[in-house]
Order: sequence, then structure tokens, then C-alpha cells
Amino acid sequence: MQTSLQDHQWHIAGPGAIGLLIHSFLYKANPDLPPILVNRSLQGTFTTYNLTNCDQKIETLPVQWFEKQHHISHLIVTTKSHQVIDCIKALSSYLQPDATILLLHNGLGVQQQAIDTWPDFHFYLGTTTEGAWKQADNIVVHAGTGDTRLGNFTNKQPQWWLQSELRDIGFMWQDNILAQLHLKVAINAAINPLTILFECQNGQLLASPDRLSLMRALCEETYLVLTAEGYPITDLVSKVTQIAERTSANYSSSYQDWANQRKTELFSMNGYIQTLGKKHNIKTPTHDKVMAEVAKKAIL
Ligand code: KPL
Repeated sequence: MQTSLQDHQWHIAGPGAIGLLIHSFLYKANPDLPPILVNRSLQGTFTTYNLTNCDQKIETLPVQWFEKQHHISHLIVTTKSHQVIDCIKALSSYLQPDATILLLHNGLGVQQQAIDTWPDFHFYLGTTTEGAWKQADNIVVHAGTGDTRLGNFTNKQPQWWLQSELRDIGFMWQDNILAQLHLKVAINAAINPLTILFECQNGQLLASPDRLSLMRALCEETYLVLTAEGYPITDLVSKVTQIAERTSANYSSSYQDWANQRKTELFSMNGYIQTLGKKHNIKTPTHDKVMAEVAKKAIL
């Protein structure tokens, strides 16, 4: 008999805004087998949360929390990148030996580390442009509809249910997810640290020649490094400029981390480019300088 999403109980680790948004998609797709949230201790103990969308429609959804007797066969990790490895470690005795794990976080580097550490789990990598934020611990605002794309390291077709059933909750399969993730890192590495350095919204990076020339220098180094790694990104400067224009009123995720005294994810953005630079013997002086400056004010 074929299995489907409806037969899998998903666990979600990292109930931030995106984690709860995915919880709501899964819950609505199959209320009979509701997803389970882990990390109770991190996020309080609410039993329902409100999901509000741009039309101000409010839905109240119930929460089922992880209990120690649960076995985890399907896990979505939406924590910050630096929490992923510890999160999987903490859950490892509950995870089935062949568990399916979707990693949905910013940046790169951690995914490879997870695959190397747990070769028997089936890891999938993803990226989302859904816009969501938390108004309070138990209030999620779905601020903008986006895409969530998934793929894997080997580019092999996924188990059929993942491809067909995750479509129910708006997830799409992406054949070359690594190219997509490298493009995202290249964009983040040119925007995110500069928004902390200049304490500004994304669009304000385009407003002065000094900021623009730093952004260009970051792009040039990133281009060389990613080309050596097999991901040449043509017209990176115009891609970055377009994103900065399109998100001009946004404060980048790293800016928000810094402003809220949280650790940033820059180590898996610019830090990833620096690591690849060392691997390919390509110097990255602008990344080094920018990271050193950011380190004076933010937790990297
Ligand atoms: O992904 C982003 C982030 O803030 O992390 C960008 C694209 C820069 C939008 O703010």
C-alpha cells in the first residue's frame, strides 16, 4: 500500500514564526494526524496559537508538544543555523535510524555537517521565501506568501511521497537546490553584514557610494569563490541590487538578530564564503574585514 503525507506524523523543531507557519500548513492538510512541536522549553507552553494573515483573518490552531515516548520518523528543523546540529543531537535517541529530516535554515555549511554526522538519516535541504513573524509567543503573522523549495545533495529524485504530498502544503521540489542555496548565500553575504555595519534597512545600502562599493567588493570575492566551488553566479551585483530594491524597507534577518542581541547566522553566510575561499586558496579580504568589523558589535 502506498503511504502519503497523511500517514506521516511530522515533528517540527524550532517553533519560531516559520516553524509555526509550517505547523499550520501541515495541521490544515491533515488535522487527524497533527504535527508535533519540539523545543517546548525554548518557547513557552502555549496550547494554541493564533495565525493572522494579511487580510486580518485569524485562525486559532492547537499545539501538540513532544513527549519523551514519541518516535520521530519525519522531522522539519526550522531553528537558526547554529542550533541545527545540537537540535538533532538532542533528538537523536528519539529519531528512527532511517528518519527523514528537512533542514530549512539560512546559510550553508551546516547541512553538510549534518549529513556527515548522521549518514543514515535522509536529509533534505530547503529554502523558503514565506514571510512570517511573531507578534507574541503565540501569535504568528503570515505577512507574505512565498515559495518553499526542497531538494537533496545528490539531486536524486525524492521518495515519491515527498515530491507529491509536500505539494499539499505548498512545498516544491527543486532539482538543483544547492545552486539555489548558493545564490541565496551570495545575496545574504552581500547584504546582511552591511545592514549591521551601517545600521540600516536593505534599500539604504544602495544610497551611498561607500556602501555600494563594499557590496560590489563582497560580490566580486563571492563570485570567484563560488565559481571555484562549481557555482558561478553571473551578474551577482545586479541580482543583489534587485533584492535590496525589492526588500528595501526590510531589516535583514541578521540586522534583526543583532538588534535583538541574538547570535547572527553570518558564520553560515560570509563565514561559508571565507571557508570556501581557504579551501580553494582564494583570498577574501573584504569578507574578512567586514566580518571583523561586524564582530565588534554583533555575535557572529
Ligand atoms: O534573506 C534575507 C535576509 O534578510 O536574511 C534578505 C534577502 C536579505 C531579505 O532581507
